[in-house]
Amino acid sequence: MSKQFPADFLWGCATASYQVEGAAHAEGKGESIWDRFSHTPGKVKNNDTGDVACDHYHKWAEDIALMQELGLKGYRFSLAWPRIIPTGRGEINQRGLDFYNRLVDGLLEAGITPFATLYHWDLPQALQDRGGWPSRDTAQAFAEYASVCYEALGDRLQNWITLNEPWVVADLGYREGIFAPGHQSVPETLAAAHHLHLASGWAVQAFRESGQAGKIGITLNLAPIQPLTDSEADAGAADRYDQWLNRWWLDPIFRGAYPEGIHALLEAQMPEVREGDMQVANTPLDFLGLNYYFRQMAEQAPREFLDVKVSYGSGPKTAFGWEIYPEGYYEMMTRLAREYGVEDLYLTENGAAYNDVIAADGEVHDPERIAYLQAHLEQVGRAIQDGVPVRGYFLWSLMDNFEWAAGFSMRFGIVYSDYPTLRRIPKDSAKWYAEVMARDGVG
Ligand code: IFM
Repeated sequence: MSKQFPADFLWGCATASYQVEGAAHAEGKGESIWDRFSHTPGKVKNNDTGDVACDHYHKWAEDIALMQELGLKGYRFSLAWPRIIPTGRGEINQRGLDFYNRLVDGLLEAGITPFATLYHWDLPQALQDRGGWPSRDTAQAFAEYASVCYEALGDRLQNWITLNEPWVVADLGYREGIFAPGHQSVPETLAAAHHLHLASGWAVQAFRESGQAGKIGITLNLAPIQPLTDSEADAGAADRYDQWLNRWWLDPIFRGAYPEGIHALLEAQMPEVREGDMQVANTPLDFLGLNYYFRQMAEQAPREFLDVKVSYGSGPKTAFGWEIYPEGYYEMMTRLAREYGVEDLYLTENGAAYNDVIAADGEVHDPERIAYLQAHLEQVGRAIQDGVPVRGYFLWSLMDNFEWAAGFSMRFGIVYSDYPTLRRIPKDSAKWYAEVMARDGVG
């Protein structure tokens, strides 16, 4: 098996606004649902907040220098909607846009291709107060916000991602309630999901109408769902959960319809789906972004959502308790090409959390992360070899950051964030990744 990647393969790292920027109240930024949620006692581990995080908002130039030193060809980050339009709709905050102007210009000067995600979970709180994603108006507001971004940055920024992991927004935010805004309602979840589809589709349409050059796609978190046992009941559970985690997103985007099986089960709780909505969801994209971390095992479980309980597989785990299952990466990549005809695939996130510490020699030794990345990149090489059109890989994450409900307790970075001093210390994995990028391969 060749482990070499094409010479134009885009090697990069990813971050997201609320996780790294800090500067929660700087220069006119509005409140986001994650500001509100993290400041609600008991919602985030150790009551950590993103108020300061990695202070990337002020340290962006240093961070670009670090990226350049490592040899990154691409950098995926997200734009904070409440920084640009503090109340979600209406007045634009030029100082917020100027931050992204500086960042994009700095990346281009450094020879690094910027990929910007328009929405990585930090909804303006003002829009949440008016109903959040379960309200159809939020989707319309998102398209307006997207147009503001295209207009301000699109002359230089040519790679756009509408949404990051809409399943997480809908499921963890509105059903399980472990992420902002912390609701627990299936009808709200389904309404949020539908409006996320509309938001993305309308944002893509607005991009085409803007006449800007460049490409636009969406990033989904997808995973193989396997039955826990060989019982027929668990096989059914796995199929239903696959429809929820994977197909609820892929089918509308690529086929213009929700998967029929669980749609029939959920119909009574569905929001209004207006004529033309599914065509909006089906608006053609330039690429798909795949985020992959682990597979899930499904078992029949009455009283659970869709009568399914999911768990991690029995293999070795990262510090987050997530099973390490690199074969699942190959499985998802090939499935996307085979079943959905994906022609341009970017791997927009993949990585692992470990309990890294600064060793006595002042370095951060993370051999487990290197092994995780190596194993996953081998699967990427295998998929490319088998004809899957993979164009790039963005490692999650450039540096340790605010890991949502887990706060700062989970470290995903290849660069260690020393939070008290805000010092960045490249871990062994950063040096390893620099070599991988330099020689376009993991062999
Ligand atoms: O940190 C997150 C990121 O924001 C979205 N994808 C998964 C990562 C690890 O949990």
